[in-house]
Amino acid sequence: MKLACQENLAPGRTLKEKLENLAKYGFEGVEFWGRDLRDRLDEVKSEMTRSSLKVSTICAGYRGSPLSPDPEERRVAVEDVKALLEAAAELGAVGLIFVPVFGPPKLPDLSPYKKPEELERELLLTLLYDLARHAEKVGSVLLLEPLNRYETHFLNTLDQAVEYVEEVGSSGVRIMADFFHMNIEEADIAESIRRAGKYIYHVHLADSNRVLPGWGHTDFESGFRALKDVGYDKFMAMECRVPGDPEESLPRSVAYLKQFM
Ligand code: LER
Ligand code: MN
Repeated sequence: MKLACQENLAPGRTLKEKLENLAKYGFEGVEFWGRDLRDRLDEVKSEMTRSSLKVSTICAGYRGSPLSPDPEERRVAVEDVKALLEAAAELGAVGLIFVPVFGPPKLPDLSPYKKPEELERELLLTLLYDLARHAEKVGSVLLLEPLNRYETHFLNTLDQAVEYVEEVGSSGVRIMADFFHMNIEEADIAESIRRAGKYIYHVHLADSNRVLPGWGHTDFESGFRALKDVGYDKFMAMECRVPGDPEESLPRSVAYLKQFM
């Protein structure tokens, strides 16, 4: 297992400085937000060739909305997700982090025919078959991210994500496990990690209060032991608030986590 950090958390005036700082603090990877990435892909690619860091992942950043009732919103989302999967492959990243829907359902309640959640499930599967094929074709992976109940009504637990991965049955769809969301939704983080095991391709790190690991009360020791037990050898990226001086708090959090790795 390797530590990565989201680019925006790193101090530095330029990407070069940020990458140098992250390497100095003990990180091996960097995660980019997808939003503006395609506009700066050449800059990122050329800077990464000079860095010891690897791109772990791209985090979301697609426009549109995959589970919207508006066909145009869905079309834009699918188009952007496909383009970001290609960018992820070009950067040598593990894949693209994907959240199907934020907040409440956008699809209508057609009960007694179908509830919004049933429509969402069927629509998501339809989209996933297509996105999975594209991911396989370009050599990338779509990483389904369960979020806590306050951010989405839909995909909250690793078990739910496993169901989609198994239903789609493609190496182009896998799971990313975020310790902040798991701390709210999973009854036992270590057991959930063991069950999702072979499908976990990325991890987000934040403590219980979404501050850097070490600043809250999440039990990273048992979570990391479960990751080791399932043979996890990929990146875990910081996605959290960085308190105080990042020059001091980021390496402190790295040292804190390394004792469990
Ligand atoms: C959102 O809370 C989150 O965890 C991100 O990784 C997805 O946008
Ligand atoms: Mn996350």
